[in-house]
Amino acid sequence: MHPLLLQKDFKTMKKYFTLFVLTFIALSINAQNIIHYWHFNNLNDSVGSVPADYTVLSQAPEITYPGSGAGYMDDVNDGDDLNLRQGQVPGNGLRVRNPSDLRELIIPLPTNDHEDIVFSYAVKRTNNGAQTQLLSFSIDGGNNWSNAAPFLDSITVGTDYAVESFDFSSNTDVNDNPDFVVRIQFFNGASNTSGNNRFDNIVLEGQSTTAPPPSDALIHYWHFNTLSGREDNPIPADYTLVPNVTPEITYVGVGDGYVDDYSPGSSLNLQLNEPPGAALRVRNPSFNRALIIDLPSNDCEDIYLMYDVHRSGSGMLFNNIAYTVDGVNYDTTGLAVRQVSISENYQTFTFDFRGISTVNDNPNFKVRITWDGNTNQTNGNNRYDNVAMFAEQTTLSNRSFSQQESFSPNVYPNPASSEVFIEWNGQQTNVTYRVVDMQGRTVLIDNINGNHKTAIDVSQLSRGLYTIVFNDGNHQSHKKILLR
Ligand SMILES: [Ca+2]
Ligand SMILES: [Ca+2]
Repeated sequence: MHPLLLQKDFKTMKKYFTLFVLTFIALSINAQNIIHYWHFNNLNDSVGSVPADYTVLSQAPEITYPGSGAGYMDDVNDGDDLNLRQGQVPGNGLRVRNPSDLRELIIPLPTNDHEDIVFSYAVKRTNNGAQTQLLSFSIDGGNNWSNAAPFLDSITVGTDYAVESFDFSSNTDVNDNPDFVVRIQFFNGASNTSGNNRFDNIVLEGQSTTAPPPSDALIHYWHFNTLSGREDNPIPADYTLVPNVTPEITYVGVGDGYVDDYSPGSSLNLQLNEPPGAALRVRNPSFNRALIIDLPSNDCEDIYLMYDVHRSGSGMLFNNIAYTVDGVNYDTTGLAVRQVSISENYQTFTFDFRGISTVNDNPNFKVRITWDGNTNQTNGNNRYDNVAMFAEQTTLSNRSFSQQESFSPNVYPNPASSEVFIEWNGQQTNVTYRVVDMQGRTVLIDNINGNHKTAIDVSQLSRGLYTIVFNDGNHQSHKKILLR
């Protein structure tokens, strides 16, 4: 066989093997969060520095090419589909031009609040481009450099794009480090006056470390496992520790978008021994809409919000997070992470409100999710599961309650016409219930005191679907009932 042909076959094999491995990893574990991503598709002309196209942090890091000589960086119109993220197209790549022997590519990669760091990119060269790259990393902002694992040996750059990927998960020095930097030096053809290396899809990924300690109290929880079909109502929390409140999730705004149930749910951020069950599907068009999550934090301090989410193939690409402390005006002040990138596999996102004291002990605390990317079409959606608020400090946790003891009365008959019976076996003796119509209006509210069974007269209510929301002071639950 011709040696060139062999080399090409090997490259194709390597490409598919990499794809296979990446697919397998993505399906078997919590998907990595994208921390920084350069796709270069908006790059135009020669540039002195290239900010990340996407970053989870408040400031985008910038690639530079310092040194001496005539070499410089510009865009090149032959990006690649290798190592693509966020539904991007190949588009442009970054051309790092010779002579490159007196320059080096500096890629700052702050890893604030992340661990299990993986750095990857697609690269190729022109015929006269440098054939060898030597990678180093710094954990102190570039004062000291190391070629230790996972870098070790140099990289051979071919004339077809290939993915280079480096797993730093065994190096804890790079975790949660604002001063992590990667440097690329060029050899073997680097001193040529023509020729270049081309980069595309430079990605830094990792796991978020802002997870609440397991001792924290679960305050509100939506597992969505009782959702069925299209939901026009606000979705009441499946569980809440705060007495006399009704936390709800509402898909507000205008347009044809709506929410319904989606299966399978997520197994990632499960609480209270719930199964994955169903998830909440938030459907496009979403550009004129928002998801409002009521999170009354009465008697709670040092708060985290966590949720699992993934997207359909043409679903929204980004979640933007804001919060309100007066129930009306939304803000992002004090939030380390304001935007997250959504992949096609479930992943858990954590939002840390511990530094924001105004959200403590606040009945008006709410979080708003809006979207970017793929928002103005009729298809595509994001699927949410296991929305959970935790508090490090709460006087509520001193109350006698068991997280495992869920409160779930029987409601029958269903469908019903004149009377609905409510019955339960637990210890609860003082239960409030609300009957809520599909427009979210409470049409009946009452208290069941001292009994474990009651009958509700529904003969005067309009026929249709209702939700009955129960609260026993420790637990909230809800049941759907059809009147006809
Ligand atoms: Ca590109
Ligand atoms: Ca679920």
